[in-house]
Amino acid sequence: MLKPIATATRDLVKLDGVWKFAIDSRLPEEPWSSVLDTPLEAAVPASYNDLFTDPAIRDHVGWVYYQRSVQVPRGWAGERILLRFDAATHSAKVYVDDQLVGGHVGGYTPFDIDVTDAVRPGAAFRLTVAVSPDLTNITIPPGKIEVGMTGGKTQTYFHDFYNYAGLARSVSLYSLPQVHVDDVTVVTTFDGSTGFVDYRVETVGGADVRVRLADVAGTVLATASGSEGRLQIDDVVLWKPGAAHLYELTVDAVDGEDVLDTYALAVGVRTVEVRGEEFLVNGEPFYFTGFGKHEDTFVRGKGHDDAYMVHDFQLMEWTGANSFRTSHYPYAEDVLDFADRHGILVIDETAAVGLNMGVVGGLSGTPPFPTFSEQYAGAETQAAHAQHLRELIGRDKNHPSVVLWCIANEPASNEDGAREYFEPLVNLVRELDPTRPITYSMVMFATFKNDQIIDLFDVVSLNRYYGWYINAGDLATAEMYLQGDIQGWIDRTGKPIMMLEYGADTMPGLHSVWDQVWTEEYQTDLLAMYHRVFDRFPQFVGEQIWNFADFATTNGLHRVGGNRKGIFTRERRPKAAAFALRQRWRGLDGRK
Ligand code: GCB
Repeated sequence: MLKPIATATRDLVKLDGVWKFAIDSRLPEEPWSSVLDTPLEAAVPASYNDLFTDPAIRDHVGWVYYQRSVQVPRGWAGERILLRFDAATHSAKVYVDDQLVGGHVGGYTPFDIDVTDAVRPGAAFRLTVAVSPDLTNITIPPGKIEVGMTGGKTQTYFHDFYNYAGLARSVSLYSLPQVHVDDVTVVTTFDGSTGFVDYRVETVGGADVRVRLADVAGTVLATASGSEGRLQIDDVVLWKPGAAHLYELTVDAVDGEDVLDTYALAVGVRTVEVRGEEFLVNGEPFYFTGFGKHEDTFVRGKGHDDAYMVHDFQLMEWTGANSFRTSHYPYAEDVLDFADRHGILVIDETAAVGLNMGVVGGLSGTPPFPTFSEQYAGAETQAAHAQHLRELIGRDKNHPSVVLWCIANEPASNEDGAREYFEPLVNLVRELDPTRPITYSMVMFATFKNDQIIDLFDVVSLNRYYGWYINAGDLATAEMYLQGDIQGWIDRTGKPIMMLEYGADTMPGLHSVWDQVWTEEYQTDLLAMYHRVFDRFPQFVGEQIWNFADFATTNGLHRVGGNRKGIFTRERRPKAAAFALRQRWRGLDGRK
């Protein structure tokens, strides 16, 4: 799915700004697609939850409504006209005036709605978007809606971040020529100093295809025609970790000499491969340093914000991070574009978090009922997961920064039924993208003795909390457990292994001379212990700390103003561990 951009043949109007807003229980009656009678307005993009002071809005279960007027440029006559939602969390119904024109399920992937027949160039229309924050056992991520003693509905879920919802990413209106480029797929390789870009183009309306690849100065290096082919780059400059280099691929849909549509895509030439116990980028062993992140800031919730994006990348660079994981859902595509331009590697994760009834059983990990059953993650959940994978890979397949798919966070891979659930999904990912390795991050209860699916995947990714949820305050015992755990996985799999979560909740300003949990010293010492262990294993290919910054969660007795495992606070101030990381990852002491 191509990101909408303005080109010589396409126009784009951003609809971001302030929209009318209401929740269904505060509206008189249907149809809510008529003019909204509401005093509220909400910012787009932003999650709506923290914008208002009213708790009934923050934790609302059911539809919320966004509305604004949209002027269609009069020059768009004869073009196709589409609405693009970069995300509507978690499902949406879209109305043009009183007409339902489409909808979407899945809160972190984009969708288009063709409104050509519902709007008129030169005229305005009323755009109403109903968005639902609801999670059930057939959504990804799953959740449960219950009716409490007060008669009100409440949303529960099995993941550790606040269920922010709404229009948290951009909305736009764009035009497409009737005959147009519909999709482009690129796969890159190289041989010595020669780079290759294999491309495949899908068009609508039966056009011929012409492509050209140019360098940053605009000099055309290679051209080809036909909907599939190979472009060759002599003296290629590879896209490398920390040294991004991008070419521009221009795809034209043509009729003879007439260019009917033109689309441009940034292309980085690089390869990714798992060989034995190594993770190779451009044929060279790569070691991941970095973080599991969240899209999470004050007031905006999960709302995409360019300023925070730039600042977060700066802080990652400051620590020496070369990568991050889009835990626990696909991030805004602008973030991947930014990573493409800055040579940061991305582990691209789905929103499949919480497929684990074991976590409900507490530290015992005993599920109250089987995770992979019709009661929880059954056939419909699996179908939603498959659809989510199609949309994610469709969106992200061309990003050089994306080097690994993480198809679930902490699923119950130790439970019966996990194999039947995951095998078709792994096969689907390999079919959709044969070029990138696949992983899932492994919950504590999934051990090298009881996990049932690791052989289907390429990389062993562990989430481990020795010294925190287990052996809190006892780093010596924690170290022994960690050592044995990693050794066990190495003996069992012979695959590259990395740690995708490890950390400790830390209150900035809390100090102790002893091993006291929640102190800044304890976080620093715990990380140092993990690093000592990692360094004993040549098979280790990466470390990503949980978490980059503190983030909002649901209320809970073990959460003080959210999850505090950040190396930075939620306002992005460094805790003591940030300086220790900078020392490990960059060899730099202090702040300079
Ligand atoms: C995990 C989860 C992550 C939590 C983290 C924690 O295993 O993957 O979403 O936030 O633990 O801090 O408990």
